[in-house]
Amino acid sequence: MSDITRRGFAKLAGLASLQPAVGSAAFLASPERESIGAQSEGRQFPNGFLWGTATASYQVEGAAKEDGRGVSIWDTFSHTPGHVANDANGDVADDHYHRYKQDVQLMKVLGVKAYRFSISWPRVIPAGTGARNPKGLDFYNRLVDELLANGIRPFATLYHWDLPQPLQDKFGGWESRETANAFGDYAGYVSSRLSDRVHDWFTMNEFWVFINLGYRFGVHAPGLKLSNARANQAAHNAVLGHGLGVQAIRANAKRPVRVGIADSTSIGVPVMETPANIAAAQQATRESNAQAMTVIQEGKYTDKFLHDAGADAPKYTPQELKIISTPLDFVGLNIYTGYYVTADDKPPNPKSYPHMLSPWLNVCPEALYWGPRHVSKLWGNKPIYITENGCSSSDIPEKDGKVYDTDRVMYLRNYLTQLRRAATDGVPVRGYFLWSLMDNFEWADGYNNRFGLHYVDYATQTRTPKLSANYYHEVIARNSVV
Ligand code: PNW
Repeated sequence: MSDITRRGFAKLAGLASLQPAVGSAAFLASPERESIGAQSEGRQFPNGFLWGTATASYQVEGAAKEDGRGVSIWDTFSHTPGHVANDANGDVADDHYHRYKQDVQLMKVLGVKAYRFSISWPRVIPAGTGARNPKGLDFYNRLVDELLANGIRPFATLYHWDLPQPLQDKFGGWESRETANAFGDYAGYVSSRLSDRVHDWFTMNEFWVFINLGYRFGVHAPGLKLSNARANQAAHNAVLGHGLGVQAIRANAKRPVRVGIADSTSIGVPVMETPANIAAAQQATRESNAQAMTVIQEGKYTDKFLHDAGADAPKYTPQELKIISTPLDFVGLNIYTGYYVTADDKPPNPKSYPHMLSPWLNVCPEALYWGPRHVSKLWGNKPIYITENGCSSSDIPEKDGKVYDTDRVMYLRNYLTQLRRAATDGVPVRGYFLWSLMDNFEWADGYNNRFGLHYVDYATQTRTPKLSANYYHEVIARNSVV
């Protein structure tokens, strides 16, 4: 860390010397200097704000065939040529399964106090239902113990998309309620084994993404392009599985636990912050999340969703809606971007709108203000965690081997400024998990789009902190935007 600090400063100093010296000394002594100081003081986060990082099992673990792990739909999908950039797969990924102790040390050096990871269902119950695999579960015992020994609080996600392949083969995966039931059973089992040490749980990660990209558009596993009716039913079965999972986690917990979701809730952002636009953005947020966050919070599909879906609406019972809306202890929001709203329109972005390396990752820092704010206004004052935020970059190392990802630093500073604004306005945001601790398998983009604070050289499995790791370290140390 100190090395990158020194080199970073040296390099930045070198660049600065190339700039014309625009009366910098006079500037420092001027009254403006005072106002910059005052602004900086206004960058503090609330005391106790929880800083963390996040990863997911298939994206980092590797060890695809070890200790009795079963096959997941992502193994099958990535091993089918043409699905993933460069036909990459997660067989080895970051080899985190073997290097987790080193990776926990990376977190410790960063200073994070929490780590969000996911549990691989096929590692724990290889066929999805039935026989448990204690050897697979033991990896999470080791990981949790290592985190706790280093003062890092584990936040476990039970489903981050690696569905056991037998559930896809036998039942059509999320097309069937059998999979929802199997998820409840799996969630209860893991809770019974880890809840003596894991206090914070997420059932599932990003309903919209795994249902739509996986079952409607065919670009994620299992690669299906279903009709709207069938995809809507799959989405319903997924939130049903979530509700069964919430109940099973609590019913099997060894100690009191907290349970929530980590959802890719899409965020309407008022293009200008007028009262009418703000109200429209909040309403748009409720409607655009009708099949996930909204039905989970309200226990019903919105009238507009049911009307628009017509004959393609999912089939369900009142009892299922009750299960789906089992009250949560906290809400996790994965927020990378947002969409703009005016009182009477959702204007499309111009072609020139700036985005990070992933084409979908439009820069929209205000989403980190409006997201938590809409959620707390719409559905009450529960604790909110930003369970993912971060960005992709090409991250090509310089000759000195370091990665000066000033684009990521720019992105993070802008987003964190908006998150802090939410905290200051009394929105109950309690923590932030930066995606991701290190570069990893970025789904259909393979290893091309890097999201990490640490650069991973996949040939050697070396992890190198990027400039953004240095930046995040400072944010955490000062509990402040820097
Ligand atoms: C999330 N999109 O995925 C996931 O939770 C992570 O596993 C992933 O690595 C991260 O964000 C970065 O992509 C998304 O197309 C995948 O809008 C695709 C989209 C959004 C989120």
